[in-house]
Amino acid sequence: MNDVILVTGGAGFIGSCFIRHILKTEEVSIVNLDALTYAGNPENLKSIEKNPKYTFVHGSIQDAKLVKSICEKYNVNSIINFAAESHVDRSIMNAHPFIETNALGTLVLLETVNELKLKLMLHVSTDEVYGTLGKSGKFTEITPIAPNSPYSASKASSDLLVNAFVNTFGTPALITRCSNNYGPYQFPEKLIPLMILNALEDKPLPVYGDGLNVRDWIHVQDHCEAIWTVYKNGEQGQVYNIGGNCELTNVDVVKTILDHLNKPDSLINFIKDRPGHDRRYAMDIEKISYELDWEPRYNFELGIEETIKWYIDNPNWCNNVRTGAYRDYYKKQYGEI
Ligand code: NAD
Ligand code: TDX
Repeated sequence: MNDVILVTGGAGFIGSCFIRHILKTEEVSIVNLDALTYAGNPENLKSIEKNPKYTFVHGSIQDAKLVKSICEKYNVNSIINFAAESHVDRSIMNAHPFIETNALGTLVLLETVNELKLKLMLHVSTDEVYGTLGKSGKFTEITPIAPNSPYSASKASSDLLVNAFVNTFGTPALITRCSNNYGPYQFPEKLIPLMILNALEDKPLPVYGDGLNVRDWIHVQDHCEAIWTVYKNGEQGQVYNIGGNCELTNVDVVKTILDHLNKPDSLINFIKDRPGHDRRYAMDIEKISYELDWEPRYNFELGIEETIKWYIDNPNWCNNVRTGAYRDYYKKQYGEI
């Protein structure tokens, strides 16, 4: 029998890419449970919403009764958990929703897996749980967890819960930890889409601090293919790092975007640093490469070009997500628009 997978947070940036990709390539059914927060957008799933192997349920992973009833009703046999509050700057403004969804929501899913004896839960996590690196070295799966932001602390909490359930109850679960994603449909609060949209409108590009913080960029399609590889072939109880082998400073990312758009570097506006700003992330992906034969396929130059083109070609999507609530957030974070 084909898998019925409960994908949580599937209306967001990465979850929607995963659903679009998997429904095209695999014989599985997907039930998408999403709370449709500011980051959840049904437009991301327009292309597959009528697919008979796809069902959408509006609700929260914190709702244990709902999660259980969905699993029973649709004969779900596994869960892939993308649902999260995902933006560091928002977690600095208010950490509560982060703990509620990321930690407590994950706990509900783990308890459901135990109660209904589901086959597997894959928990989608982040490199940020490892904290920050100096100039050299990379995060491996045994790097100690040392989160620095409320966001990363909430993701670390969820990872620790998964680990505790595996060890205490033998829960069939595993964790992926990925570096910074970019690509189409990313909400424009994150660095790359924010900079593309501001540059297109000749607005200042707000770069925190000296702009020399380093992130390891991966195309969202590569991340989704890696998640599927781990879902199919990963070992229960294990953690798998995923990364793009592409370390760049923020200012280099921003300059690349400006170059592609033929806009001047003078649009860059260095502003006050993010509190607790992690200096550098870099992922060691030897484990997933050797054990599961996965490597990222995208090259950043090509990926960023395609991504910029997508934002240019989809003005309606961009305008629809920049609602009044978005403008309020922008004003609070960056000052007058
Ligand atoms: P996103 O903010 O774009 O989407 C999150 C989705 O979760 C939204 O659709 C939202 O409506 C939904 N959601 C929020 N709270 C919910 C709840 N209580 N119940 C059900 N749904 C809820 O985030 P993203 O960038 O797509 O990230 C997805 C996952 O990948 C997150 O767990 C994040 O921590 C992780 N991750 C992200 C990145 C990245 O660079 N974006 C990198 C590594 C890991
Ligand atoms: O306006 C900005 N100016 C700026 O300089 C923004 C939004 C960001 N930055 C910097 C901060 C970071 O060094 O750019 C870098 C990337 O920032 P974000 O896009 O906010 O990502 P980051 O904080 O690195 O976290 C991301 O990667 C790991 C995702 O948001 C997380 O969900 C994921 O877990």
